[in-house]
Amino acid sequence: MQHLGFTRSSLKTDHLLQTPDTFIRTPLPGAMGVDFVVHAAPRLGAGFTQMTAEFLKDGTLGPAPAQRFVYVLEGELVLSAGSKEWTLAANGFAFVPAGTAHTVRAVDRARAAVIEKPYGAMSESDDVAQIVVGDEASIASVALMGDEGLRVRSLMPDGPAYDFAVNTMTYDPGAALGMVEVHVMEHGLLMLEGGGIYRLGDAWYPVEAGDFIWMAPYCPQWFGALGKTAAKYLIYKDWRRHPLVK
Ligand code: UGY
Ligand code: MN
Repeated sequence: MQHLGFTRSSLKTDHLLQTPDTFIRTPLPGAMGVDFVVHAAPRLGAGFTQMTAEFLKDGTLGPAPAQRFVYVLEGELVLSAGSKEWTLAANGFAFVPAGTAHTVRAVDRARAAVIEKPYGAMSESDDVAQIVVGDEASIASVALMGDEGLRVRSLMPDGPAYDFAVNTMTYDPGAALGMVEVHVMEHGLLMLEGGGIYRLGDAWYPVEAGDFIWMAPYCPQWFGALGKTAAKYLIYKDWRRHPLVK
């Protein structure tokens, strides 16, 4: 309970830091037994939505209005599509292409990050996106720019049929991005573990597990991990599409 009107949350034209003390929940049509915290949406200026879905036992997501990516934060979810079924435990994830009928149901109480993005038209090949299911912990990590203290795991396939990336980035205490990034892609970021200092635009913010960050295209960004344990975040970016092609 905060009586003095203070929060670390901050909204600027090129970024949002949204901390858990400011989260407001909403139901959404088609979903049952699920509350959603809508972090990023077109109203914010984002080209995608990112939500935290909080499931009661047997809670189900509604139909997806676009491509859907689900990352399990807590509990277990069952994804069904056609005659197939997959159980996703914590750190499990799934991608469902646009227009693929499916259901996502919680076995018991559960929480998940849900990212949805309209599919970007593609001219370079006839590849068709497929359902992807995986476990983040079993994906090999790559040192970012040769820095073993900063490890990236790519959860989405890297083919022309896929127009966004979702990665986890794990920073040892004291590790930092080797440069301030300024790029055309936007980001949705959920802090999973630990914390540090995030530079967004011309501001520096203390951030910790549970925080959400939206970065607009070209938002200057940098992160350095602080504390005695590793910092880890889940990060979305739009990817592999010509900026002139809608
Ligand atoms: O993939 C990225 O752009 C990533 N390195 N950005 C970030 O961590 N803010
Ligand atoms: Mn970036």
